[in-house]
Amino acid sequence: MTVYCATSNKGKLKEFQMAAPDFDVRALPVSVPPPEETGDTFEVNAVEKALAYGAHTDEYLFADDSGLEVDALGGAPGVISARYAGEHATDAQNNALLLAKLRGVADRTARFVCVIALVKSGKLVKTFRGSVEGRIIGEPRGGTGFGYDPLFYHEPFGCTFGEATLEQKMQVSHRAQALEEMFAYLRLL
Ligand code: ITT
Repeated sequence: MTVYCATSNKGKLKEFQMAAPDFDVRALPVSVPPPEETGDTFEVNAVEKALAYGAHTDEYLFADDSGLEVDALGGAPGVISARYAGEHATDAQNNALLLAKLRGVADRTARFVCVIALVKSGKLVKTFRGSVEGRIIGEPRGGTGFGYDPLFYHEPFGCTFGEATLEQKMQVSHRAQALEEMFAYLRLL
């Protein structure tokens, strides 16, 4: 089955495309400007995003809204993870700001959260959620993945998501869990 995915983030696209070998996961063939994200939950933003991109196809299409929740920061950066250090911030700038906010903070627990919204023919079909626990270390380690991966230490791995291989990350990640649920749902249709 062909399923379209929509994202402007190349790291996400790679993960979308390696999640289910029995599906043909494709980027939309047309270029669509990323919609504004106005919601204050991952669910609201994922649905908005999927409906905006989904207006360009009648096939199944999904989009994800995801981010990092840090307990000592009251769940920040949360839904603004991509633009924590400003509208067009780089991953390195976001990581530097996070480290600055956590300077001297002992409680480093955090989680990645992902909500995927699946739409078809302009209508929401279902949302799927995944999360994975970790802690924020004091300096970036590793060069795989994207975003906050080099700061996210996952205890069972004994390393950061930036040091793990993409295959390892995809065994446990928030996005892999949400994708797995979505593909299981689609397989039953
Ligand atoms: P699209 O909206 O176009 O999909 P985006 O990067 O703007 O791309 P989000 O608004 O969902 O997507 O923001 C997600 C941000 O959360 C992402 O840019 C990273 O900073 C962070 N993030 C989410 N998942 C991550 C992961 O697996 N590893 C590292 N950082 C992640």
